[in-house]
Amino acid sequence: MLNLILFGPPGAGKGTQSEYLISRYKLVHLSTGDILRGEIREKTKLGMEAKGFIDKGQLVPDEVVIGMIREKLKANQTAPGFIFDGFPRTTVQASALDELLDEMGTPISGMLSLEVEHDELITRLMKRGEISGRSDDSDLGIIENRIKVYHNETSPLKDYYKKQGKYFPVQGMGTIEEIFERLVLVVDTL
Ligand code: B4P
Repeated sequence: MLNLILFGPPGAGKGTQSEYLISRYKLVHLSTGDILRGEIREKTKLGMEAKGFIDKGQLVPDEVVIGMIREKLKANQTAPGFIFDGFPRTTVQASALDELLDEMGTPISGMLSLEVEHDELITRLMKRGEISGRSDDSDLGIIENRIKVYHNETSPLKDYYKKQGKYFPVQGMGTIEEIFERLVLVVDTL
């Protein structure tokens, strides 16, 4: 099985590149951001709780997102592999994911970390905010907070996967196609 983590700050291109990787490698896409936005659209209890965090640019509590991923893994037992997009975002989430995959007898193959400069992240997210209507993309202060949360709570995960020999940094500046080619070069070695 091929189990990839697509990692990077908000606006690094995780969602964008996931689509390309799914169609090439036929993997199941698990995006905690997409799942949470779906819950918000359907006005579920989980969605209403999550909205309060997302609108401020904060992380949704670990137990909520870990529970969501547990359910999705259970529902996709025969999948050829997974792309985890936007998950894990904390070390608690990363060790929970290791445990869940251990139970399924299939480990993480690699963590692909998209490296993008701060100003480019802001440009991409503000641009998306103009068309997507996403509440967390429309305000510069919220975007800056998401990037700060990434540096404080999420980027330490690079060390977590480095220790396992599974950390692969990929230059995330350039065109979508150029970045995809760089990702493929790494994935084909896994
Ligand atoms: P996400 O949905 O994961 O949002 P994101 O970090 O902004 O990434 P996204 O995948 O959407 O953006 P992308 O980089 O593809 O999370 C949203 C919120 O949900 C979080 O802030 C948090 O509150 C909560 N959440 C989600 N997962 C969580 C977890 N595990 N734990 C706790 N809370 C969680 O791209 C952005 C834009 O850039 C796109 O518009 C794209 O068109 C553009 N773009 C991409 N590549 C480009 C390129 N090469 N050139 C130019 N533009 C490009």
